[in-house]
Amino acid sequence: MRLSQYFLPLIKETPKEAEIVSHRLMLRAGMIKQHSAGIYSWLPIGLKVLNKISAIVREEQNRAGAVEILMPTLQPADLWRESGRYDAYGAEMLRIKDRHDRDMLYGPTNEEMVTDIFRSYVRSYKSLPLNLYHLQWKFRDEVRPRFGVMRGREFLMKDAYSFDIDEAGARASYNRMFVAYLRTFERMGLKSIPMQADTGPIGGDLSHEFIILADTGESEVFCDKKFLDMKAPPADVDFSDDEAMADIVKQYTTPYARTEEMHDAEMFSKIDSGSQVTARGIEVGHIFYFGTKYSEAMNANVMGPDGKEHPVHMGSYGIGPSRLVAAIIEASHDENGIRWPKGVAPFDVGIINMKPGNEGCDEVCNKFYKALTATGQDVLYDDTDKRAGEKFAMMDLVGLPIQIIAGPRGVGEGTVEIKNRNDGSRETLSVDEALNKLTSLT
Ligand code: P5A
Repeated sequence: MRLSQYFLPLIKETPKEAEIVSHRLMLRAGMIKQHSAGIYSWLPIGLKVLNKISAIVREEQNRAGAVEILMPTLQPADLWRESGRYDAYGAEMLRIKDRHDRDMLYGPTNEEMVTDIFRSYVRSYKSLPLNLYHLQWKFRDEVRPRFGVMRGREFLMKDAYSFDIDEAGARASYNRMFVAYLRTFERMGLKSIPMQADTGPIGGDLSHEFIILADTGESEVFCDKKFLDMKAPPADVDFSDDEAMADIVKQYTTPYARTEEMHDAEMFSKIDSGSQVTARGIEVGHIFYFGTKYSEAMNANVMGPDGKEHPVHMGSYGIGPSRLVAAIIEASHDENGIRWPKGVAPFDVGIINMKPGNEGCDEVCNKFYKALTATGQDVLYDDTDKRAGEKFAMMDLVGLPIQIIAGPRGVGEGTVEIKNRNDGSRETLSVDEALNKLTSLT
């Protein structure tokens, strides 16, 4: 993408309404625009990051055996009357009437709707296990929408729903999602810690929140230091091996890790005092096992091996991709701007032409632009005639991991400068060396 043809509306002043660094940087870098409390448009680079995060989430859901669908944002109230949650959900639910005076709502979550899909088609345990997921916008009329997209009213969620014939099967499904979550967050450069959590309005008795430690996190969390050194399972981990999954979950649930609501000070005090971590955390994912809560209320039964009808056992599994954009920035920035981990940066490489119109600079920049684009890298080429300082500041603010700087003097000598945003290192290379190095990055 050539910057001269792009839409990247940067803001110079620090926005006063933004209380935390991720919100400030997202506004300054032209990623989002607020329209009303907790309701945002996603501008080009914000959307690019959101899409990259969503792509990682999809890959890991698919790898774990979940199947993608897409349910609507608007739902009929009648489904929620069946489960009993229409009245119970309270003021967080946005209730709407259509022209025929029918009660509708903007979905805050989809347990009822997916149960309706399930009961329409699935009759036998032979079709199980089944896990259906989608990425869809949700609306929750939060009392205090704040911190930008961290706690929005309209926000993107990946929500998956598992169906099993019995509790043992449902636990295996739960474990697969648990492992998929560890991998998903690690691929985004985040250290996520699964913590025993409260189930709130979703219900059920087994639940984990996936928490990222960050000073600006909304909740207080307590955990064993061991988690900080643990690595997520590799890409070839066998999701069809129930025992292997259970072992990984055991390993991640044995050391102490709890959110404020579930904290047990006495248990915590038994950990060696040098290993006690008390910190703030951001919840980026939340998984639940709630058994037959919805299937009993909504008559979602399947035939078991015993020839009898059984209410299906369910779990639900949420990730907040829009919240993740902010969480990644909280975890990875410096005084100059965002430092995107590999894989989620809006562009992989930035090219700074220090003197557009200079034949040598134009030629070298075009060469890099073509070669890198051809290898499938996402490139932002600053071909504008802004001041050099402004160009450097923009690349750092937006956080492009690799920056190629081509100025008349270097180009005259056949060289360009390569800057690594994340470690700040710079090197001067010949054009060919730089081309070789950067085209072999993918
Ligand atoms: C699980 C999937 C659920 O709704 N039902 C379907 C279950 N869980 S949850 O914990 O309430 O939400 C799942 C994830 O969504 C993100 N999230 C938000 N992101 C931005 N703004 C919000 N107001 C917001 N509320 C929830 C979080 O990442 C949460 O873990």
